[in-house]
Amino acid sequence: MKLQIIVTILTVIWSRTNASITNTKLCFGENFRFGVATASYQIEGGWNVSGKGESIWDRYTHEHPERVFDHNNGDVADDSYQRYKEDVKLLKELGVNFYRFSISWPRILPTGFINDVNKDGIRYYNDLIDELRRNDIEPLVTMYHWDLPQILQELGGWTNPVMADYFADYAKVLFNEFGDRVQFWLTFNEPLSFCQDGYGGNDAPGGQASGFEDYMCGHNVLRAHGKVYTLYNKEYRDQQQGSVGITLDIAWMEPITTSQEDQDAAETARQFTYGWFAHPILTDEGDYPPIMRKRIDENSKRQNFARSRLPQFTSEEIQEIKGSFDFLGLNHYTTFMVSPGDNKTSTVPSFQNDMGVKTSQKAEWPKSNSTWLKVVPWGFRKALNWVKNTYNNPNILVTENGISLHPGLHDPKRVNYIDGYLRALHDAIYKDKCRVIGYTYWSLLDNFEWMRGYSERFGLYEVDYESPSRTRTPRLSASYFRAIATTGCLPNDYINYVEYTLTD
Ligand code: PNW
Repeated sequence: MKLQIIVTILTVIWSRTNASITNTKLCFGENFRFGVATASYQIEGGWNVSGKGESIWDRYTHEHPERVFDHNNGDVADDSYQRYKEDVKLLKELGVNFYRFSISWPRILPTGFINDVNKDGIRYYNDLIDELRRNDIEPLVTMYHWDLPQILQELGGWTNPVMADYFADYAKVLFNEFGDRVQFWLTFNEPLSFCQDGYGGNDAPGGQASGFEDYMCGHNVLRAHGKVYTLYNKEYRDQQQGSVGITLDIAWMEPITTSQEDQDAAETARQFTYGWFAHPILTDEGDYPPIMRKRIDENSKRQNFARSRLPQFTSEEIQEIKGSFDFLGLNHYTTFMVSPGDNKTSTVPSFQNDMGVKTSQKAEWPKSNSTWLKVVPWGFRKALNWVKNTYNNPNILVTENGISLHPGLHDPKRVNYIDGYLRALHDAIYKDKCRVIGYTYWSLLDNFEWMRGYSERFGLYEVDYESPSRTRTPRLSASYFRAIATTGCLPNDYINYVEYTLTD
């Protein structure tokens, strides 16, 4: 008898607790925006049609298929150059407020320069923008998501200071052609990634000169960004009244213990990976983070270089770059643990040696299908708070967040990832008062995942690469994201989406 009462009480308590979990509805404010993202080389295909010029990714994947995990390339990719109307249908189905896509520079300017503007390239993006607007979806345009015209790479690409002017010329064409209908612009996607991996590593163009070319690249990208912001202010802002920002990627850097050494190492890592681009743009004093200047200057001297491997801005450049944003695009995927490195006496110039830290990830963090990407939602909240505290609480648009998994339509792990990261984001906004105006899931579709080819799938929609029509099929996560985008709230029947998680 007694036992039965206890069981009944426990059952009541259990069901109440459960009810309160499933009934807790987390909602984002009325003005909060939801969107999804893609990038030109990763989805468009049509690499050599209708007047498009060659990009560094075309050249690199054609010359070095062996460097890409599945020996693939973006020649056809998701064929979005032909199928953009289907993509817009999917966006409509998802109920998103905006679509973040990128423009292929060599599709607009096949020679890299403005002496030759490709009409069909302009036509394509006009059609896409008009189709979006007909469906009440706001276009958010990235000017540069890594597909540099090959011809400019022959001049040294981003290591050459003249690139800043050529990029501003290109931006001018974009403002002229599309600025009447595009209100949100991002100059660059993740300079950290394409400078470090492209000029100091294995991504296109395969520079592999870490500690030199990566810093030159970063320098000229920052100069280019400043010029484009000034251009918009001087010639377009009054008439077009849009917003111009830049997207920086921030992986959260957590000290491995609470010791001072580990905390210092984590802060150094944040300054090298994020401050590199954020400090010149977002702080009152501008220029590179002092810790970066100090460490690279000292290492360069010790290594007998005549001058620092980190270039110097002129004072005019510092002024121009400082404050050159209307909003900050932020990409976040994962977290690393940080401790001091043992590179203090290294004679080898490299970004890693200059930063001088060791990073790792915890074995217990849930895995994705990408080696670097572990599921750590609390790192997102910490990253947003660090940005808020370090850069005077700027307006942030989360321009990418997502997870790669194996192919398949049943993806409760993706649902779980989105749910966890959106809860962390909700805390950052409503508990910590971070100013975040919207959230973008990466990606709308499976796509060409750079050096990993088609082996890592980030899409809410699966793409069948065996089918000539590149059939797109919604995953479980698409219906979950739709529920969020259309209501502004995390669904309270979450459990229906993840019930198989444990056995999956
Ligand atoms: C982004 N990290 O790169 C890019 O903007 C996308 O083009 C890409 O498809 C997507 O992430 C998925 O890889 C990142 O180490 C690469 O934290 C690495 C990191 C973050 C973003």
